[in-house]
Amino acid sequence: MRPETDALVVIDVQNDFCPGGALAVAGGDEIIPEVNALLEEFQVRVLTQDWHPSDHSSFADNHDGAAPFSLTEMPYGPQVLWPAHCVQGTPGAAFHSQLRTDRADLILRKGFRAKIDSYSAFFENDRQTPTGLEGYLRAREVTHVTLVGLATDFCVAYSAMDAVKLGFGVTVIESACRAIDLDGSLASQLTAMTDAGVVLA
Ligand code: VGL
Ligand code: ZN
Repeated sequence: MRPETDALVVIDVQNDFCPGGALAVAGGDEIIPEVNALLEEFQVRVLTQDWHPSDHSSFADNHDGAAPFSLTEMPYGPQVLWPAHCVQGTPGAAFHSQLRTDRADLILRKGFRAKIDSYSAFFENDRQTPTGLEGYLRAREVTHVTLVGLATDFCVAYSAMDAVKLGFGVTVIESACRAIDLDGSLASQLTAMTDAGVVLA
């Protein structure tokens, strides 16, 4: 067993990020056996769930003429416009049926404000609005965070780098992640994570 000071944070293992989903990540479902095994090892277990209203500003459909995967400018900075995904209450927003959600202590939803996206499990994309996860982990006396899930180069990377900034020790288990890899984003985010002090295991 891992010590009670080490939390496992499983990022967005939801149907829309798995093959057949609205924003499918190649091989997204392949990580589930390893994630389930990790859920047995850790004593603090958090799942995150991307959870958008249908009028969410990160959806290309909600911007006239915008193509999915194009970039736009939001008040808080550049933002990729995605195909509509993880709409609250839809099957695409549900966790993959094979994920052992019963093992989770906390399910944290993010991205529920229409005007602001939230890649990170800790802060929304303005880099300021907290999700509450930091407080939860500190209240449980967690000092180290191990991250797995989808996608390596977006929600996992943003979460990992925020965790470092907050002073947690951070490990990303690469074999239990899969990437979107938009215009080289996987390579650049792996470098950014390493430079920030994230341990890639
Ligand atoms: C994610 C794009 C949009 C992710 C979520 O989970 O990495 N990526 N929403
Ligand atoms: Zn999203």
